Amino acid sequence: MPVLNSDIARSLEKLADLIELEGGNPFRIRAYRNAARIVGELPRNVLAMTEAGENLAELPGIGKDLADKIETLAETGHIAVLDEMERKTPPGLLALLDLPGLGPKRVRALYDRLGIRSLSELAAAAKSGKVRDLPGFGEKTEKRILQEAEKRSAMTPRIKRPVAEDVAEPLLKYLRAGNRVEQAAIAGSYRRRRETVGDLDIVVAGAKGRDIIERFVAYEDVRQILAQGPTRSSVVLRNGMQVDLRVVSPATYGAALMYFTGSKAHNIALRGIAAGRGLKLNEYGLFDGTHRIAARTEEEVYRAFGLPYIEPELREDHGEIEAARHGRLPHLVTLADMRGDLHAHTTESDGRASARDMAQAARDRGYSYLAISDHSKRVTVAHGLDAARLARQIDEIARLNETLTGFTVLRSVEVDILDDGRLDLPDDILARLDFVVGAIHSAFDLPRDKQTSRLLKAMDNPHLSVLAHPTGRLIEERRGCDFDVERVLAGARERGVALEVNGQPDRLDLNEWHCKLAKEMGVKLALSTDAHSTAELGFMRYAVDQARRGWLEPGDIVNTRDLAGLRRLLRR
Ligand code: DGT
Ligand code: CA
Ligand code: CA
Repeated sequence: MPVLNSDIARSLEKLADLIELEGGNPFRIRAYRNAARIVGELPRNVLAMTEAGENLAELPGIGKDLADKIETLAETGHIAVLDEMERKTPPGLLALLDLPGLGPKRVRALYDRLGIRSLSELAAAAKSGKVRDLPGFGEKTEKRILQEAEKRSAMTPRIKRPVAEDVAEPLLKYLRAGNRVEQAAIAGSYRRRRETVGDLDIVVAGAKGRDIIERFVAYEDVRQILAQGPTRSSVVLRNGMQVDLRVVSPATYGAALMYFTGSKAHNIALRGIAAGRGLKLNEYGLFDGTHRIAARTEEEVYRAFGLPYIEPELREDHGEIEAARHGRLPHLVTLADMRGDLHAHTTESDGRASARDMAQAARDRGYSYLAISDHSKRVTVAHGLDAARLARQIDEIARLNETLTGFTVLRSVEVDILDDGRLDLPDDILARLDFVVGAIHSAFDLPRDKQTSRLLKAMDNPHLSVLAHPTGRLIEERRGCDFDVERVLAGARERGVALEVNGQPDRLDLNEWHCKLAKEMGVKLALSTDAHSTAELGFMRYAVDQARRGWLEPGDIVNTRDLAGLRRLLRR
C-alpha cells in the first residue's frame, strides 16, 4: 500500500508523543510536531515529490535529518527510531495514547500518580472517581475518558458492505421522507464505497434541525442514543453500527457533504491548497475571509478550486487531485458498462441453480453472456468436476445455447491450481472450453517465492485466461497469500492473462490497490461475481465498486466488451 502523507504525519506525531511521554527533549518534540503538521498540509504526496527530485529539506523548519526520516517513512512506512520507541513503551500505554483527549502529558500523569498502564485500569479508576482529582483533569474530563475507554474496549470489527447497506438504505429512505428535508445522503467511507465501513455518516439538508434530529433518534432501528443536539446526533443501531447525523442548511449542503465524505486525507490535501491561496475550506464552505465563495454543491466547491468534480471513490489522496488538475481523471467504469459475467457456479459443483436458470437470470440483468465455471475435481468439498463430467457439461451447454437467442453461455471451468502450479485437469479437456479460469484453493501459506512461481507456472499453461481471486484473502478473516504482486502482474501481462476482481463481498479480490497497479502495468481485469446462486449475480456491483476505487475504466476490463471483443481478449 502506498504511504499517504497523513500516515507520515501520524508517525511523526506519534514519535513526538512517545518522546514526550518519556520526558524527552522539548525542542525535539516540537520539531517532530511541526514536521507532522507541515507534511499533513502538503498538497502532494511526499513520494511523488521526492521522485520528482524535490528536496524536502527546503520546506520551512525541516532540516536534513528530518527530511531523511520523512523520505524513509514515505518509502517504507517505518523509521527505526519510532519502531524502537514503540518497542520499549508498554503496549497498554500506547493504547492510552490513542484515546481521544489523552495526550502524552495526561497519560504520564495517570501513570505517575495512579499507576495506570492500560485501558481497563483507566476505566476502573475513572469509574471510582479517582481521575477527576488529578491536576489538569476534572470531573468532565473524567466522564469523557470513561466513555471513550468503554467504547474502545467494546469496539466492533469493521462492517462489510452488504450488512451496512441493509441498514443504511432503509434509514436513508426514512430520513428523506421527513418533513422539511431537502436532501440527504450517506457520506463517509460508505459513499467512497470502501469494502468495509467503520460507521455511517449521514448529511441532511433542511430547515428545523431539531425536528429532523427528533425523527432520526425515533427511528425504530435505534438501540441507543449517544448524543442529541440541535444539528447533530449519534446513535447506535440494533446491529451495533454507529450512525452520525449532521443537519445543515441547504446553502452549505455541498460543503458539508464533501467534508463528511472525506476521506480525511483528501480533505486535508484540499485544505492545503486553499491555504496556499489564502482561502479557508471547512464543512461550511470555501471562504475568502468571511466571504463564502462556494458551498451549495460539491461541483461548485471543486469548481472554485479550478477542478472538475471528483468521484467519491477516488477521494483518498492517491493522486486524484493532481489528476483532476491536469484533466486526467479516469472515466470510471459503471455497472451499465458490464456486458456479462465471467465466473459462476451451478448445481454441478457447489452452486444452487442450474446452468439454464443462471443463464436466464444473467440475461434478465441485461447481459449478453455468462460463463459457467464450476470447480474442478481437486476441490472435493464442492463436488468438483473431473474430465468426464466436464465433457458432459460442455455438451449440455452446447444444447442450452441452441435454445437461446441473443445470449451465449460460455463454457468454462474454475480449475484448481495445484500446489506445484500445475492445473487440476488435462490440457485436452481444457482446450474444448471457451476459456479457463484458474484459482488456488489450498496451500495459501507457501513462502513468497514458492507462491510466486506457483502462480506464474499456472499462467504458463496457454489455456488459462483468467486468474480468479488471485490473493485468496477473506475480508476480516484470512490474509491474502504472500506473493510478489508485481512479478505476477508482469507475468500476466506477458502471457495475456486477465486478473479477476471477484465481487463476493467477503473476497473483493483483487483489491483496489492491486487494481490500480494492474492498470498501471497494462494488465486487463475481469469483473466477476463467482455467483453460487441467481441472486449472487447481483454481486457485480461490488466488483464495480472495487474497480472504481482502483481507477479502472471500461477499457481496462475484458467483460465490458461484446462477445466477439471478449473472445479476442481471452484468446492467448
Ligand atoms: P470509517 O467510518 O472508519 O469507515 O471511515 P470514514 O472515512 O467514514 O471516517 P469517519 O466516519 O471517521 O469520518 C467521516 C468523514 O468525516 C471522513 O471521511 C472525513 C471527515 N472527517 C472526520 N474527521 C475529520 C478531521 O479531523 N479532519 C477532516 N478534514 N475531516 C474529517
Ligand atoms: Ca464513517
Ligand atoms: Ca463517523
